[in-house]
Amino acid sequence: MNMSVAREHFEPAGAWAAQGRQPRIAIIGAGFSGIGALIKLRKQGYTDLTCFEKAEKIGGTWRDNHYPGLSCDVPSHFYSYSFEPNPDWTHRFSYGPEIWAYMNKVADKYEVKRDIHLNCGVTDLKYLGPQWQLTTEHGDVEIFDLVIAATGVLVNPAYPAIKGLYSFAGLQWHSARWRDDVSLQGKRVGIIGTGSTACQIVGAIAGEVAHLDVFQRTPHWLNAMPQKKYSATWRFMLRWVPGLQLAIRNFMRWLMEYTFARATLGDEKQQQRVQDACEAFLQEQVPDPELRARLTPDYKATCKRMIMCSDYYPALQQDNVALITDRIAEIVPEGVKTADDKVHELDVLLLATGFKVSDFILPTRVTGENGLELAEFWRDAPRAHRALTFPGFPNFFMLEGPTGVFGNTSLIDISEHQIACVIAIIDRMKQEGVAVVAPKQEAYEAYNRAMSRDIGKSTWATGGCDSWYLDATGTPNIYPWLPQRYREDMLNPDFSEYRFEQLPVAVS
Ligand code: NA7
Repeated sequence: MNMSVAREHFEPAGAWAAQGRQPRIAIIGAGFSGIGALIKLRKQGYTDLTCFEKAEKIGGTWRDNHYPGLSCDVPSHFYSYSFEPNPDWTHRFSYGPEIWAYMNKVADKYEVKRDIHLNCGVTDLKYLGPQWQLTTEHGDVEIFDLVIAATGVLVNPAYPAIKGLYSFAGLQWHSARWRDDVSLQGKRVGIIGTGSTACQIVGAIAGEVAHLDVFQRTPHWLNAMPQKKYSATWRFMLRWVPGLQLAIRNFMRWLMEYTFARATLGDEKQQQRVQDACEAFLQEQVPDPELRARLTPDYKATCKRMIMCSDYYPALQQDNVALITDRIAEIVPEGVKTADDKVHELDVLLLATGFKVSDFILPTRVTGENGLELAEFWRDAPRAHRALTFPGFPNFFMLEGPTGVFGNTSLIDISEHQIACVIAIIDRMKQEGVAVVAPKQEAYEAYNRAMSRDIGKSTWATGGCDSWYLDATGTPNIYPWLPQRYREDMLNPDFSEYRFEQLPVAVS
């Protein structure tokens, strides 16, 4: 459904809860979080929902990313909605297309696509007190009582600041903008970056290209991906044995959080176990000591996001693949020139250089109370109250907002808990006739103080590396405690941290 006709919708106005009407809720983004919010809000009886999606299809990161080898490093039965377990997952770690198909199937089943306006980016959100004025890229203006931003984190590609980047004469694209129309068969390909994305791509394309140059700035720690294809019998059992899927989900959650989350959060024994596993994996997979030395990081495993990939090291050792560790000096029309003055000639240059993770909903202009701009509020670094709300921006929620990224766990699970918290807050507004809700400044400050104190103890801060977890202040923009604590906070919100106001607030 597309809104092609500009329209103004300023009714109904005023405080929805006091008027005893449905709140008009805008949801921005139709990825896992946005779809989950639509489903859960409707289930709770909130039916006046409009979702704005900038792209022509739903899917978020699983729509945008479709590079070869794309898979999720969180086990499938944990990387699913809790309310929609899927006995048909074909692998322990799902491949991208299957995840995207699952999301579409769930959206169809719960009939939420009718609430989604595709090709409809939101350019402007302005708080008018107690409502929000939302403007789309088409110039349509609508009024909403509540806004939920479900705009994701790994959204905006980061293009590397390398001299001459756009002077390359061949084809060049970012991993999140994959050119499905170009075959890499028989071509000389270069890839910049050696994060999770690059490792998956290298493993997938090494066998088809004529030559592959892998440009590594920093080596990453890798662990084996214990991939497994599920048999038909196993899937049959999952479908029919009561409780089996839930038990597996819970086990996977425990395993991920017990191993990786603890390893990052000061459990030295656990960190050492992960470290040993990575070192053993490298030793076993790369017999050549010279290559192994170039692949050995000088920082702790778990400092950057742990990469789980079994075909990267074998691919690097193929005859047609070269690991280049000389610094990139510049991009030239023929290819990549390294600091040793060598030009690596290429037909295709792939940028697996990650995402601008500090943007969140930006560049959408969000203006809160008293003209406060979200971009200004985030001038030093993006912060939120419990990764969800912002003082000065009432009736506005952000799923997976700042510090809502966790170490290796399922972000679907996290966003479901955030949605539960948003619903608890909306329910309370409804019960008490509340017009305005926002976190108190002092609660926000106390929460962020505690976070910055404790995040400093994690290996994201102490492990001796640079990573996409670090914000402009050099602080990991990531949750510093075990995910279990966050889930409990979301399920039992402390309402004293919020200001609830019954009367509309005048805005200058
Ligand atoms: P990442 O993990 O941010 O990796 C980006 C890679 O690109 C990393 O190896 C960077 O090197 C490299 N990079 C970035 N800029 C440059 C420049 N200018 N020159 C050379 N190399 C550069 O992104 P991914 O897409 O792999 O993964 C993102 C998340 O997606 C991942 O954590 C999973 O959650 C899924 P560096 O290591 O910084 O030296």
